[in-house]
Amino acid sequence: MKQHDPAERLVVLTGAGISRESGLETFRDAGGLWNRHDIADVCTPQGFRRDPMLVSRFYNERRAELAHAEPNAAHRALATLEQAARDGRWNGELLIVTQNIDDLHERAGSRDVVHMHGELRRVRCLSCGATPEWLGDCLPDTPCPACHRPNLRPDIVWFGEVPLHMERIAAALAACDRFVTIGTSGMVYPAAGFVAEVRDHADTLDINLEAPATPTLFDRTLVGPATRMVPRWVADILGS
Ligand code: BV8
Repeated sequence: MKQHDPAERLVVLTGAGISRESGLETFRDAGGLWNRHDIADVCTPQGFRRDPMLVSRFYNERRAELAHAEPNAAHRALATLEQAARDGRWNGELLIVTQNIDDLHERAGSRDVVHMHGELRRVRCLSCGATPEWLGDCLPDTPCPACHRPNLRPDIVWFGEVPLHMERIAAALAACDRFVTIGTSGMVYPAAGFVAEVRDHADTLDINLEAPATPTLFDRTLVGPATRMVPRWVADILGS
């Protein structure tokens, strides 16, 4: 175990797998989103320019599914750990960096959450730059609530676009003592490259239903469903 500053600095990177047991599909698993939708059509700026109605419907469907989803024990366990840091039961700091566009971390009570690929419950106006919260359907002719021009898009990072909050993420990765990935296949960059970035100065752990493709990059792996493995891992931290 590396020499710790007073407060243990923990960065947790989450992917679609942490929300699977809340009923939200992942991308690459059997029956996942990418089996039914072409990434180039629904998850690129070119696809949106080509067919904005197709892309709008794709995200309207996911927004409707999210309305029926609830945080699970894995989301709640991370919120418990953050709360333990706040009230001094745990001498550490936790930042959740998520690739997920759902708001289940926040609904579980986590506050320090960075959505590097954007948020499903937000849209962005390409005319005035407003990013209003959005819970229902949004179509190509839906007017922006700020400038009233019909030029809204999902506030989401598509392939070929620069992820959000990269400076804050880079600073947290450089300072972390422990780096943990939960429910991510490690296939999409730059997120997939974070473990290689930190392994010279931090302990690395992967929590996933399956053993990781690159086991060598992690000091430790916990294989099993997030709702079972994450609460157990958090109990270990708070127990020790
Ligand atoms: C960029 C939003 C420049 C939309 C998403 C280097 C090499 C090769 C390619 C590239 C490279 N650098 C950049 C690229 C191109 C590209 C890329 O990575 N392509 C891949 C396909 C090779 N990257 C980009 O374009 C990125 N932009 O690089 O800009 C730049 C970079 C840095 C700094 C400045 C500029 C932008 C990518 C973002 C695209 N948008 N999402 C939406 O959600 O609709 S990506 C999307 O897919 C998700 O956000 C997530 O990131 C990714 C999916 O991955 P996972 O979340 O891991 O989900 P997946 O289904 O794959 O896996 C689920 C896992 O859960 C599995 O392991 C499974 O076993 C596990 N699991 C399942 N159930 C459970 C479970 N685990 C526990 N419990 C369970 N119950």
